[in-house]
Amino acid sequence: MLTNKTVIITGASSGFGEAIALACAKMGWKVCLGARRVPKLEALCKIISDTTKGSAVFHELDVTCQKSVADFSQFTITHCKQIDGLINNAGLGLGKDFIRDANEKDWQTMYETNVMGVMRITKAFLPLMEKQRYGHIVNIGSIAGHEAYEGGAGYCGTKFALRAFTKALRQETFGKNIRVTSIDPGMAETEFSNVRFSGDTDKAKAVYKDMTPLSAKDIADLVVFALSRPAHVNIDELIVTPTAQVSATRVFRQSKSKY
Ligand code: NDP
Ligand code: 8X3
Repeated sequence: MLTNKTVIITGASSGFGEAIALACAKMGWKVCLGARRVPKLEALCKIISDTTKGSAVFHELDVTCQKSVADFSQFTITHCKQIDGLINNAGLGLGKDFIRDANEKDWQTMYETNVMGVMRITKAFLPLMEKQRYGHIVNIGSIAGHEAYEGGAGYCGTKFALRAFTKALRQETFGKNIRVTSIDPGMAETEFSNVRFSGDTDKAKAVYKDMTPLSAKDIADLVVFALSRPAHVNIDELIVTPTAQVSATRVFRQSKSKY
C-alpha cells in the first residue's frame, strides 16, 4: 500500500468529494479539503481522524473567487510538504430549462465553477507539481461532457469545456512526470440533483426513481484506483454509468430495481 500521499480535494463538503476524502484517508493518506461550507469540512476532518489512519486539514474555498483560491493554495502549501494528487471535484448543475427559458445567471455560475474554477485551481498548483516533477491531477467530468441533452445546454457546455481543458493539460504536462485523469460519471445520487433543482426534493428524488444510481463511494473507489496505479500508468479517461443507464438520457427503470 502506498503511504505518505497527500491529496487535495475540492468540493469535499458532500457527495463525491466527501467520499473521496474518506477513501483516501482510509488508505492512510493525508487529505487537504476545500469547499464553501466550512462546518461540513470540520465535521469530516473529525470523522477522518476518529475512524481512519489518514489525516486531514481543511480550508474554506470558493473556486469562483481568485482570492479564495489564492488563500487556499497558500494554506495547502504551508500545511503539506508535497502534493501527490489534486482532485478537481467541486462543481454543480443549475436548472434543466430549455435554452429559451434558461437563467443566464445560472449559466454564469456553472461556467465560473465547473470550468473557470478547475482552471484557477489547476493553475495555482501546477507550478508546484512541475517543480516536484511529480503529481496527479484528477478532474471529475461527466457523461454530460460526452453527450449534450435537452435542458443541458449550460451544464453540458461546462463539462465539454472541462474535457477540452483536461486534454490540453495532459498534452502540456507530457514529459513532466505529471499524470492527468478524467473520471466521467453518469447518474449518481448525491446532493447534485437537490442543488440542480434548488432544493426541490421531489424533483431530485424522481431523477433516480426505479433505478439504482451510482453512489459517491463508487466514484471514490475509482479515484483511489487511478491514484494508486504505478507511476508509469496514466488512466486518461473513465466513463462510468449505472448498469441501468446506457446514455445520458436512456435509463432503464423498473420498480424494485435490482441493478
Ligand atoms: P454535490 O452537490 O454533493 O457536491 C458538490 C460539491 O461541490 C460540494 O462539496 C460543494 O461544496 C462543492 N462546490 C460547489 N460550488 C463550489 C464553489 N464555488 N467552490 C467550492 N466548492 C464548491 O454533488 P456531486 O458530489 O455529485 O458533484 C461533484 C462533482 O461531480 C461535480 O463536478 C459534478 O458536476 C460532478 N458530477 C456529478 C454527477 C452526479 O450525478 N451526481 C455525475 C457526473 C459528474 P460547498 O457547497 O460547500 O461549496
Ligand atoms: C451529472 C450527470 O446525467 O445529470 O453530471 O448530466 S447528468
